[in-house]
Amino acid sequence: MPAWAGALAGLVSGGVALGIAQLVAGFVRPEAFPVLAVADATVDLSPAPVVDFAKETFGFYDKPVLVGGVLVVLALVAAAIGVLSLRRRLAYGLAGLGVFGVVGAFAVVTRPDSAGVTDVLPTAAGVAAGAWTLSWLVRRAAGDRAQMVGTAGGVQTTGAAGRGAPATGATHATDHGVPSAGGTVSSAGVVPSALDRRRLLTGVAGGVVVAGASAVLGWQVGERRTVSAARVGLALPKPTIPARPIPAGADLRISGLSPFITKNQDFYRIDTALIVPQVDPNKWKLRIHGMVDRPIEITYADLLKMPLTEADVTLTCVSNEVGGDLVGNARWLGVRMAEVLRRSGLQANADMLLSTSADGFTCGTPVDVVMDGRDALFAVAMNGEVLPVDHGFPVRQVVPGLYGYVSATKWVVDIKVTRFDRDQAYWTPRGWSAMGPVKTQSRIDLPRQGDSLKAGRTTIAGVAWAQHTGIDAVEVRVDRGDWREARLAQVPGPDTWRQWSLDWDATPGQHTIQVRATDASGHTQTEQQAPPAPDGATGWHTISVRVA
Ligand SMILES: Nc1nc2c(c(=O)[nH]1)N[C@H]1C(S)=C(S)[C@@H](COP(=O)(O)O)O[C@H]1N2
Ligand SMILES: [Mo]
Repeated sequence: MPAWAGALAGLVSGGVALGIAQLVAGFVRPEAFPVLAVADATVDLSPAPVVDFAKETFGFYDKPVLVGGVLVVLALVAAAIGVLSLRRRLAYGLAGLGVFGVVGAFAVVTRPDSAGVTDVLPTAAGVAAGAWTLSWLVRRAAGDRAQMVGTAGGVQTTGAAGRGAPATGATHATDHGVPSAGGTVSSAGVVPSALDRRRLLTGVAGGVVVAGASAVLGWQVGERRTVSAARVGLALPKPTIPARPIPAGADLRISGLSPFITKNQDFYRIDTALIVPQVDPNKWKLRIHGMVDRPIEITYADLLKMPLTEADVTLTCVSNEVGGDLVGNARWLGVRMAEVLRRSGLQANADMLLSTSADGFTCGTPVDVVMDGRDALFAVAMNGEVLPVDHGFPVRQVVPGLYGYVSATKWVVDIKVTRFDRDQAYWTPRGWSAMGPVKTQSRIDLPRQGDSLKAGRTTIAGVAWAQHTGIDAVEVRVDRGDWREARLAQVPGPDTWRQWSLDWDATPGQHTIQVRATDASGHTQTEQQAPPAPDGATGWHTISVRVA
């Protein structure tokens, strides 16, 4: 048996052991992953000068370097265990794995923050999985000698027998083509200790997949738990500048009409993330750099120490079709972006804030909009609750008046102060406009498209929005008759949507209802229909109902 085969089997078994340990740690306790515990224990046991030297040399990367070092040592040992198992005895290899399990388990339970014996579970599961994988790979590498002994002499049974087929399956053996080097039975009962390269390699591939998948899944689960625990443990500071009180008449309280405030669980969610980024607030930093006098980095704690502004702001997605539901209104708590940006000294010729999220999404926001005094926030809370993970925990941007794709970066970690003629954000090369001011829109919430109503007095109601401009009028017409002005609900300011309603004496038959809004700049929505791309849909929301 060549050494490389043993090393490979050992490495893959070690990988499976770590993957399964990570998976179990994800569910038990992320900190009980033995590699981390061993790394931390190594620091504790190292002489102080060595630790200081490492910190100075590697700086920010001291921890990754340390964990990397532990992994390299583990890899070497795993390879050696594999060679021993394949060339000498499997039992030696298994014993070696056992020793490592004991070291890992010991490190885990002796950590100051250990949760006790349950912390051993990831290590135990990992060692068990590694041991099983090792013996399985060793058997595959040796072409499952035990089974081959019983097969008919002279038949090349490498593949079939190895796959656990019954002895009669030997007739299928040739399906598997030319056996790999030496892996044949030359005559009944003679067991060559030669390598079955193909079966080893397919086994190795399977092991790699299992190791990778379980490690990724365990990591995800663990991050999720860590972040949600951190999120639950946070106390929200009080706003320095509270929101304007919501007037009593802001919510018409009509059943079927969108409530003035959208509940967090009902708030639409749009992002490019397949897996929602899990950002630990204790590790979060926002870096501001580019065309600034002083690049800065602020932590979550720094941010919460700054004056907090509370504001009711309606967020809209550029992809929202006329009449669509990619719009919601929430009370946000956060630090004014202008306040943070001023600390770094924006240069006069910069016109774009290119923000990046923890998962690499980018967004380009005009500097003048953010700096003009509106409630453009680095938001940390939504409707009195710490920002939900789906909505950008720990910190997201909210800018009244701009579509989300050019303003509302969730999980924001970096802002490059730059120029629109130098940089492009995520959606710009994908066919969406670089600039995305919200277009004035209105929507009929009730009745709903296709509803059947009883003849007589009924209510038509909905919402209209023109963030940071405000809605001045909403008009409704039935069957393309005269426009009638709807009653407008009150609003705390120009940054939220505005409810509206109108009584209608419905007569039997099929009817078309249309709505249009006029904003405070005097602009009335155009009838001209445009699709969402490249910069927002236009047209009047139109529904048809049947009245009986
Ligand atoms: N990190 C990140 N932030 C993002 C996005 C994204 O894909 N990734 N999408 C933006 C878009 S297009 C919109 S409309 C809003 C939606 O915010 P919500 O999911 O909280 O409603 O987030 C914006 N922020
Ligand atoms: Mo969006």
